[in-house]
Amino acid sequence: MSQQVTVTEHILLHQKMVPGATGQFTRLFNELVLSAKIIGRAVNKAGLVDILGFTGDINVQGEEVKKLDEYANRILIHRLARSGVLCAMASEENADIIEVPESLPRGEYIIVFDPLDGSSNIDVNVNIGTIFSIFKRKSDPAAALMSSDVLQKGSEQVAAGYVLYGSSTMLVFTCGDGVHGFTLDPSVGEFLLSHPNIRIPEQGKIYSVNEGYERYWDRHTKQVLAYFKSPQNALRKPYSGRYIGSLVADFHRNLLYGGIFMYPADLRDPKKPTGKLRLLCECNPMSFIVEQAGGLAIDGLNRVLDIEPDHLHQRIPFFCGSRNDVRVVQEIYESESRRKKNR
Ligand code: AFP
Repeated sequence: MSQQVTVTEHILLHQKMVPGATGQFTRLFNELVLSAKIIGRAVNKAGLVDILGFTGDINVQGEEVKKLDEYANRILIHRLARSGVLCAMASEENADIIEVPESLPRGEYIIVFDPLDGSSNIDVNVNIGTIFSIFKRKSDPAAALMSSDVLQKGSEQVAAGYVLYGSSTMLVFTCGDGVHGFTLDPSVGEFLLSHPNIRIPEQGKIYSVNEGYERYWDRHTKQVLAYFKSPQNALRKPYSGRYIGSLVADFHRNLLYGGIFMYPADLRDPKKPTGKLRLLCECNPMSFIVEQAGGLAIDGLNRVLDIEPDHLHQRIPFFCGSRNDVRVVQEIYESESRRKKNR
């Protein structure tokens, strides 16, 4: 009975299959799971306690910080720093790399996270999520940590996942051996395996994009949208449009039903000339998951997991989902790039 496997059992089983595993990853994951439960509890009670609204601060992204955002960030930093297996963390909410203090035991892992993604949906009881991406440091553990330890390509991730605070709380992750989903059973306080080995349909039927910004897209991105809405596409009918505005929720729906999520470059907004989503804490983890589930993720032309990050809060255009749908985007972008070269 797959429903009785807890996430801890699953990780321990995975650990046994990795030669030389030391149990460090399992410790890290246990802290992540506990943090997810604590954040999930706060999200569930959000309307009842004084945790809705803004803190009054502005974060590194220039956005107003929500109280729940700040709470989730604090919980993750506090718990993960004490896992004893991390040397550094990076959060969407913090400008710089957070090194684990020397007073605490350290290890070789590095975690990057978005503590509460979709914060504009917090106050209206719409799904939000926590996203994480885990690496191992490359430099000598005895020497000082280097920024290149955190700025690794997505293909170097050892694990990635998200927690979706929705009609139920779900943890979905990959350690590079497929994608598995666990649902929190609140009566026993455990995440139980509910979605083993998730595969995204090769052909989607949903597109998710903030279409309100279409006029600020370039020609070929408009062409992409026209394709998904056209009765002449692969489906021979327009795709359904679905957009929640929380990446975790939009991604999760498309992962299970099949479809494409898009956040293209926005030519109007000087803050988003290369899109809105962050490479390290949003695009990389989702790209690792989608590829492990059989899908694809690109920035228009290139595989996201091959992009060399140049700074912590780098943003990229993002297209991710069912293989056939992402390929269509790539073909349209490639043909535009050829056209530009031939001019
Ligand atoms: P917020 O956390 O500021 O709500 O941003 C959420 C997000 O990063 C991602 O979860 C959404 O997919 C995307 O931004 C929505 O952005 P738009 O509101 O511009 O469509």
